[in-house]
Amino acid sequence: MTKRIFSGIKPTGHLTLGNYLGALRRWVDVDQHQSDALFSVVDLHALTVDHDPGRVRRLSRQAATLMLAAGLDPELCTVFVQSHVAEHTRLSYLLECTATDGELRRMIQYKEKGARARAAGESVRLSLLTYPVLMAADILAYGTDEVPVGEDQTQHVELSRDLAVRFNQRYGHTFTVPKATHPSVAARVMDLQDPLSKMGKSHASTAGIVYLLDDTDMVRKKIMRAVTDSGREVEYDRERSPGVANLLEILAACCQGNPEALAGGYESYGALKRDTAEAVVELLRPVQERHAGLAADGGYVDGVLKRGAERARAMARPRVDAAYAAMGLLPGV
Ligand code: AQP
Repeated sequence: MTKRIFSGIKPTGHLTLGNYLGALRRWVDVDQHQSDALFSVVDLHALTVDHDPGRVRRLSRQAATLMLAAGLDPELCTVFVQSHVAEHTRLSYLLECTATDGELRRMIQYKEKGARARAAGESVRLSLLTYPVLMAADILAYGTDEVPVGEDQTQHVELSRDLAVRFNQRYGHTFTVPKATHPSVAARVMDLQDPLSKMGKSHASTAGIVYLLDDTDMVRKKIMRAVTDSGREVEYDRERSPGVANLLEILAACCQGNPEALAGGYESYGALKRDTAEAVVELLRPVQERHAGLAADGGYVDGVLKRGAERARAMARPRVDAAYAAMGLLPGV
């Protein structure tokens, strides 16, 4: 049987090199060819923190356009916007009745983002606590076998597994138990200015973040100014030299190389930065060119999203209906 794959990107900022190397590129190169794959702009997840509605709308269209520009082919896979398919939120409530308060409070992202909001004197939206359940619904609604994501999403996919197992035990077999898959290199691209933190698209300081639509000069500047370490030797050691290790991983991911082997070929940080910058510029060039063409034809992107939502709805509805029935809800008339 064909493997089912689901993954998504949330429109909380402009897409980054981390999104590309950690997720998008593999969706394009491998996943859409080997499986029955769905890729979504998971816009509801962008509402868990303070947001500007117009910006979310613009970023959602931009994310969808970039997914197509990167090479997702709507003839091979299903590309859609999460909020266009009501099955996600329908299922989410049932899974909230399956999850516990304690397991959601243990989520690292909730703890970190919640603490940040409280420190800034802001209130914490309830959805920041519950959105991993919505993410489980995103995944489980489609009978997903694999979820190709960066390493930062491991804990959320674990929750989806736990909820699937618990639901199946209580109410009868309804959901496939999914597993996360990660790229072999650059599964966690770090911020160039703070190599102990993930390169995240919603982070406030942008100097260490390479965006997919940054122009060539900007990409070069950000990489040439990357924080390295006080030593001189180019070695691949994430603990001792996180900045250098990050550059080596980015370079390796760009040229399908191995970071450890690449390290041996450099005697200075400057040369490593120059090569990494050029590799990233070349990696992004075709994506940016295709993005420019697609962005000029909004009707095409909207058409892809409309057909994608119709397909996704048809795939999700029978399983979500089955979950409603399994939990004891009367079928609708
Ligand atoms: N730095 C990264 N390295 C490797 N993979 C990454 N991903 C994200 N950042 C990196 C992967 O990209 C997919 C989509 O990510 P997302 O939209 O869920 O999260 P984000 O880009 O990290 O956006 P935010 O808003 O800045 O998120 P938070 O606040 O959670 O840090 C996922 O597969 C992700 O693993």
